[in-house]
Amino acid sequence: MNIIVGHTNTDLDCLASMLAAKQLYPDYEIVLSDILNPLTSNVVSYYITRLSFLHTTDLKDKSVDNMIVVDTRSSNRIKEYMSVIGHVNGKITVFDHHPTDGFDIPGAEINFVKNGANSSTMVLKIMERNIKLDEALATIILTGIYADTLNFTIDAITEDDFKAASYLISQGASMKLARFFLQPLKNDYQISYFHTMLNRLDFHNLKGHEVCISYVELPKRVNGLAAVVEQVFAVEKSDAIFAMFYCTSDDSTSIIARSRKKAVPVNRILAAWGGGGHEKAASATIKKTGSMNVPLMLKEELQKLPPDRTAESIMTTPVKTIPLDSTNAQAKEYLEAIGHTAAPVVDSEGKMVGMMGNKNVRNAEKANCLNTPIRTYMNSKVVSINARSTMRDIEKVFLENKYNHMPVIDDNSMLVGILTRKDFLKAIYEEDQIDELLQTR
Ligand SMILES: [Mn+2]
Repeated sequence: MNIIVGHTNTDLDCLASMLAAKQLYPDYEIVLSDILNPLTSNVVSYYITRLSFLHTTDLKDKSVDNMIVVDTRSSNRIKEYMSVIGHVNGKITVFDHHPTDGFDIPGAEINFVKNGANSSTMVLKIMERNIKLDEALATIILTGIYADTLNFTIDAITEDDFKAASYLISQGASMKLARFFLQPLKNDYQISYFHTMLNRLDFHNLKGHEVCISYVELPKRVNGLAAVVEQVFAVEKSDAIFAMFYCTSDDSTSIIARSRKKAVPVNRILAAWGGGGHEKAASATIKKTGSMNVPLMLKEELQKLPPDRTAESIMTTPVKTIPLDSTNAQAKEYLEAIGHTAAPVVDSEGKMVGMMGNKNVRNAEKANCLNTPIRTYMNSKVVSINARSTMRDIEKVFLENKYNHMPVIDDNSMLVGILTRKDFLKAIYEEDQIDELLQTR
């Protein structure tokens, strides 16, 4: 027999990739993992009568000729099949969008295309061969693309993801159903824990990283908490979240962590408790929690983080300044010469005392005061940014003020640089965010 498999803990992109592969290889059978993530399991249950799947138990004592593996290239993620079939007689062909984790399936032909969703790559092959899809299939595959690209917002998105989505729409994919399947919290208790968590968030600014910690007690273990944490993380803009769930019935604490920033690798932080996962998503379980103060221990662990960037590290320097004893005419001439709309005014010691811009010059001109000192026309109430301000502090200043240029001062009010909105956006653009695809989606 020939089979199509995906990875254990099958997500929606993996399901979509398998279904698309079946269109390309109709004489292959899809073997579903025994472990589906909750959203996948939900979709499968709605379509179970029209889709046909084998299960790992069906592989017992069967000999497999050829195998197609989708959405993973790692032998670690197909163990449940390999442990049953032992080996593949013929060819193993992989279609994946993840970079290698160092455990590529031995002997496999690996087709690696780095699209946001692996199913996009499969759909492009379907398009090349002009295969038509029915509405249900188009809907499920589109759902997979939405899931893996986080609604087309991840950095790794490509033109192919959009092309594939466009084709699926042309085949009658339903956005209404896709939206329904993508609703992350399906159970009432998940919604309830979502609210509980939101009410119990503690924000900590640790060396410029905004880390959010929550602690919730549960009477017993429940499934689907990771989805709850992800929803809380989606609405909060912190760099990382650590959600602790203390289960009173078995005296254990599970920590579910998510991060958006390379500087806060949650797997390394949770390694202190034997946790596992990736930079972006990790979890740990602490048995016999007893009198342990897990939140405090976590905060101590977080203190080891390297500091985030500050105003000082992203500002422009040196700054073109106007001496306080200049006249309005001199300021006007200088601003024209440097081509800036405004510049900070400094006293003889280099302390920032105001800002002088074209608008101030025009006011002086109107009042016929071009040859008087700038002191009366400059802005002396200036919004400035401290050199040690974090990215978050800076964002707040830009949010609350309309100015484009912000002087950066040290603790002694000495002018050390200038920060524009452009500098700030550039810093965000260049930020070392976690590559979604390096993680296992
Ligand atoms: Mn994927």
